[in-house]
Amino acid sequence: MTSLLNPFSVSIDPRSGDLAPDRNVQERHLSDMPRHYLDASARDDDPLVYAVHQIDVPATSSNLLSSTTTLYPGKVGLEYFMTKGHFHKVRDRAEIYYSLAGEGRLVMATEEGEVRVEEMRPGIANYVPGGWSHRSVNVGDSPLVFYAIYIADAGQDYATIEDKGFPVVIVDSGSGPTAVENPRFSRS
Ligand code: PAN
Ligand code: ZN
Repeated sequence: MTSLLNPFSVSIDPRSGDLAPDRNVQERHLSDMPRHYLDASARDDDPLVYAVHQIDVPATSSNLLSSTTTLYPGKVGLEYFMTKGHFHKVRDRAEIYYSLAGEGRLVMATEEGEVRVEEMRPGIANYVPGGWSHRSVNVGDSPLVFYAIYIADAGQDYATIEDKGFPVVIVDSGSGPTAVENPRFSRS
């Protein structure tokens, strides 16, 4: 028989996304995302784009994995700072994002290329159904912080997005954040 986990509690700073006690933190710099932006050469520095603070639990279908993401404000060319984005390895695994600070867009797409863009801001919970890839984009001028919860065996498939991209990209059109067709998107 598998042993039970002990109950635990974590404190979340909604402004920074920091957890106490602190957990597994993964940082993503621009150099970690060479294929994600349309024009990665638009900057010659290597800013920290986002950090994920994960509350680790065993990766089984009976546990819920959760994390905060702190996505910093900034742009690469016309594109706002964003996460890599992924499908779940176990494709049907859904996820909930609950925003704690900042302003963003959640871009979701199916493997057939159907796309949806939803707003992210404090007080909004976004539901990402199974089968939809997802990427968050910070369209504001302060950190976008959100809490994510999903079934712990979901896993992340980054390669499909690295190869094909999302059908749309979120750019600063001069009059605010706008979803435009991704010229590099390739349908499966
Ligand atoms: C989130 C993401 C997190 C970072 O916890 O993993 O926001 O984005 P990338 O994983 O695309 O780099 C999630 O969707 N987990 O499944
Ligand atoms: Zn996910």
